Amino acid sequence: MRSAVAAVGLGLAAPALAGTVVGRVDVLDRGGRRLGDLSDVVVYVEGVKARPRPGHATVTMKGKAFTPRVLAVGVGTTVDFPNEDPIFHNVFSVSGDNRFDLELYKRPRSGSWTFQHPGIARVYCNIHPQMSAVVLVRDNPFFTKAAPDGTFTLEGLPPGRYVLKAWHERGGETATEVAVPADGRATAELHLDASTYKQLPHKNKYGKDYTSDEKY
Ligand SMILES: [Cu+2]
Repeated sequence: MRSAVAAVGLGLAAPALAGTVVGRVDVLDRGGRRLGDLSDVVVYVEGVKARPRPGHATVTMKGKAFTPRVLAVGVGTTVDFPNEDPIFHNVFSVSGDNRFDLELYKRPRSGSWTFQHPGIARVYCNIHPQMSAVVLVRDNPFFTKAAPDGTFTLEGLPPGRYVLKAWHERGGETATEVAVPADGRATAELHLDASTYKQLPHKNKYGKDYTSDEKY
């Protein structure tokens, strides 16, 4: 008993050990081609007992589009949705616990939502069906978007074995296992397949089809 307590004491006094995961993702696209820009792939580690630091992010509505279209945030992060168009937009999501509705506003107004639940929140505009974005909400700080060439780095991971996942809007999700050493690096490769993806129309915030008489 005494020695266990001593070991814990030593553990706390020692500098925190942390490893790094470096790797690369690719996405197979239609016609057997590789997707050229991989910056909308999100890579994340599951099962790490560490809370993300709540942050602040912005998704701008301009030209009837959300920019960026894909965002990865930690639980507790607030996302602003400024409208830079002179027409009304109505940002909403009906994705489980992350459901929200910012109602109608136009330039120069902005609305915001704090994402409190891990998961994938699909964000739409209730007026313009072509507007869509995705907010991936993570329950630990170890997530990142890939670089355009598909490379990624996740730093500061406590040593251990984890499930590493990659997600892409059309390529879905894939997973691999990584063993993170105490003070070194693990490498990983992840492959996603978007070659058979079919886009389906989504419903409006009332769960109904969009009407075709768009007036704005
Ligand atoms: Cu809109």
